[in-house]
Amino acid sequence: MAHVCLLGLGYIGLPTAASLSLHGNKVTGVDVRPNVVEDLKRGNVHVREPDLTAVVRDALRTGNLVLSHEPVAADVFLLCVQSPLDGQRADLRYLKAATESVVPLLRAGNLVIVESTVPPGTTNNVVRPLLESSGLQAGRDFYLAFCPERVMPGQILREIVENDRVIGGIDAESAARAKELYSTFVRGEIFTTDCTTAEFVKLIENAYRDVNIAFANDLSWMAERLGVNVWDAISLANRHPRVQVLRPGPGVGGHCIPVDSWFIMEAVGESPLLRTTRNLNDAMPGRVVEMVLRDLEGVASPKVAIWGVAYKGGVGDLRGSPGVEVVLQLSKRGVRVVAYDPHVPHNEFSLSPLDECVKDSDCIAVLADHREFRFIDPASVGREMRHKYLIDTRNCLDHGRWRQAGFRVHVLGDGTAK
Ligand code: SAJ
Repeated sequence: MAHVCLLGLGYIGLPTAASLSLHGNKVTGVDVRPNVVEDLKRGNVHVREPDLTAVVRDALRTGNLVLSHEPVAADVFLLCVQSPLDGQRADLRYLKAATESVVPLLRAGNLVIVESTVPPGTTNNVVRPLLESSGLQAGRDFYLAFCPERVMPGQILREIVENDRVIGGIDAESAARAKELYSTFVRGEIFTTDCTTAEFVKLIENAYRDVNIAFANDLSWMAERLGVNVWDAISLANRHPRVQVLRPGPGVGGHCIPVDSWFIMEAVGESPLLRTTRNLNDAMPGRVVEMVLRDLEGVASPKVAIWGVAYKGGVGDLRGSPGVEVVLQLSKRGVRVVAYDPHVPHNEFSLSPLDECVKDSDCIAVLADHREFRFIDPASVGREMRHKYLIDTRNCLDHGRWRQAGFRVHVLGDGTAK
């Protein structure tokens, strides 16, 4: 088994470090954020992911996973640091810093793997030269590969083992050595290719989803024009054996789907389809704001109860959240907004308990499809409200129950917009 030095203990790095160490590898988990390492040493896990705390504590108990503020000499260096968007371009500061911190430790025979999502060409043209500043040559003295993750937040621990993986090497030996490491815990099939292809594959996966969500969102706008319920229409269209239209929503959040199309455009120049996709999805929060304002026309000093500010149901992550954008835009338009979200920590957003959120409100706007919302009794919340409007941008509630409780229900794309 290998000694792996893993840099970046975020929502990918930490589960990966735990999985590697629970399958016999020695892992030194590194994070430059002092509190992260100290909290982890006390068994406090900063990543909100089901079962991750227990798994990390198990990994620490085995002694195979140790934590450090800086990298140490190892057989393998795994770079799992963030690669956020800076405007419409990749911000590679963190990846470059992590790579540079490895250079003094790099030895002949080492394997370096990049997991961070990057524009195609980054491993070869950015990471490789930085590593070769050590005087060692990639391919001759050390191995270099790119291995993207494709786990779904909320299901990471299952998918990190079960999903197939793509590994790109600067040469066949690099890919083979990376495959050997991942085979210690991955049960999915592992496919090898070159670095740039693997980088492009990762971005294709997310851009594909971005385009298809944009298509669903565009259909919701068309349905309003046609007076058709887009959800019925999509459900019927999806009965076709080769059609799988995704779900309209208030916008596309998270720190990947809204980002990866830009990484492709950065590397290849323009893509009319991807730019249109990004513009269309980014316009959704504004469309939801107009929907709320239209429905509340004539209501004096309206108060809107926002249910769900996380970027999607079942998670507590606010990154790129369309719900946050809706709250900001409504507030700018002078609407009183109070948000409730059972998944988001109260120190990360201005949130209220459910009863305070709905008290004297005129409208409930559902922006994230958290399961908990389905078990809230419409009659009990209705009694606390001034007007009983419900706007469901995720089509996730039992609207018959809400109408029975006297609510006027408007679902994004249901064809009833004024
Ligand atoms: N969304 C819709 N309609 C849909 C599906 C999603 O509006 O039909 C919205 C969600 O509400 C959310 C956003 O899109 O705001 C993104 O959610 P998601 O569930 O599509 O994706 P993520 O960001 O949670 O995870 C994605 C996954 N990629 C794909 O499914 C191709 C995951 O496998 C990746 O590992 C992850 O991005 C990543 O980190 O790259």
